[in-house]
Amino acid sequence: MSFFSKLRERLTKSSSKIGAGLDSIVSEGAAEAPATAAVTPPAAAPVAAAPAPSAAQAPAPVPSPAPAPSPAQAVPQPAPENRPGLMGRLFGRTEAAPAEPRRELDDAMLEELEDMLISADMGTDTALRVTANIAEGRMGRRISATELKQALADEVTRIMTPVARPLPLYPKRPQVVLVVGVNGSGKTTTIGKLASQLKAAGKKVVIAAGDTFRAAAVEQLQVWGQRAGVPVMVAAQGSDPASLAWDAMTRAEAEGADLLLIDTAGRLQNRADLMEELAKIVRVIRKKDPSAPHNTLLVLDATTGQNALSQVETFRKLADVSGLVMTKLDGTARGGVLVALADKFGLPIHAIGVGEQIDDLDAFEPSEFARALVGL
Ligand SMILES: Nc1nc2c(ncn2[C@@H]2O[C@H](COP(=O)(O)OP(=O)(O)O)[C@@H](O)[C@H]2O)c(=O)[nH]1
Ligand SMILES: [Mg+2]
Repeated sequence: MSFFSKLRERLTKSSSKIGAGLDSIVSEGAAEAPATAAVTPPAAAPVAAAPAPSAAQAPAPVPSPAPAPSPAQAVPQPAPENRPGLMGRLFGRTEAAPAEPRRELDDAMLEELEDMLISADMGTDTALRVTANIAEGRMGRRISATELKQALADEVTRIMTPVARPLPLYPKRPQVVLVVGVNGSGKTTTIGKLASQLKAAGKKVVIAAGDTFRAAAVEQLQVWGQRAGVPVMVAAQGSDPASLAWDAMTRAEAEGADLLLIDTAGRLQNRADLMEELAKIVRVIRKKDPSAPHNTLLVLDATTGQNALSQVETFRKLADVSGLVMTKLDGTARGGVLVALADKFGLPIHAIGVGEQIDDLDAFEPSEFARALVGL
């Protein structure tokens, strides 16, 4: 639970970006509208939105929305119907709520929404689909920023729910977890955090410092290993990481370790030699255990925004990426890229990094993420 508040607190940059964007879309649009907009007295019954004075209410030709059934239909009340609890309390007492500006949802507003979502790294395809889903059943209605945020949070939750899956643990010993990603994405840090969590859960863990290229990388991993209380296997600088992986598997087997976490060098996408190195690690691991690696985690840095999408594409060609870890969600305004990633690839998001400390890695919780992202 404490994590949730931590996430919300640390996602403030994302949420201030999207949240502020939604606020201004509604309030600026409302300001342009005839004075009645601001007056909209006791927000009347939510139904009052229907008989609006304008005749230009013809259902706009919204592009056919996503296949999944939209949870919010053309019911007077926006999103709340599914969630009588908190949302019911939020939206139920209309007379108690301060008079929020409202804006009629029309094509112009949808376009602004779409642009804002694209600028928040959600990607064009995803932004289009999300916008179309929000439009469904709401066209011509006067909606507040809070309602818009709720609708967006619902859409984001719907997209993210299928991908929120913790790292699967198998009975196989050792379960080999290969960790890949570009330089600086947070692989080594994530391994340290993961090792600590797995150890705390009673698992016997071994780490292999497969980034043999840089001495500093090995030292960094040794520090994490110490913090986590997990042994770190290292090899001489510049030695073949594939043979280190082999040795580490031998040791993990001999010691009856539950998990072997293998760190790798930051493979720049255009460095063919480093790519080949990764392929070789996989070949060698498979020689020892044809079912390994059991997980190939791609670590992505949320601050890289849209670039994360091309990293997924590249690494999927090279390795059988089984899941993602998204780091640096603290303090970035680019959290929207997770939505694009989930929508486009559907790869499980096993964990998210929200800081540099050992306990700053946690499970991905879709609705909490969605609410934090939209600034609710
Ligand atoms: N704020 C923040 N920093 C992180 C997170 N994960 C990693 N870092 C930092 O990102 C930098 C690169 O991390 P590192 O694990 O060395 O990346 P690697 O090159 O992929 O192994 C380090 O300074 C880490 O402390 C995170 O979730 N939040
Ligand atoms: Mg590293």
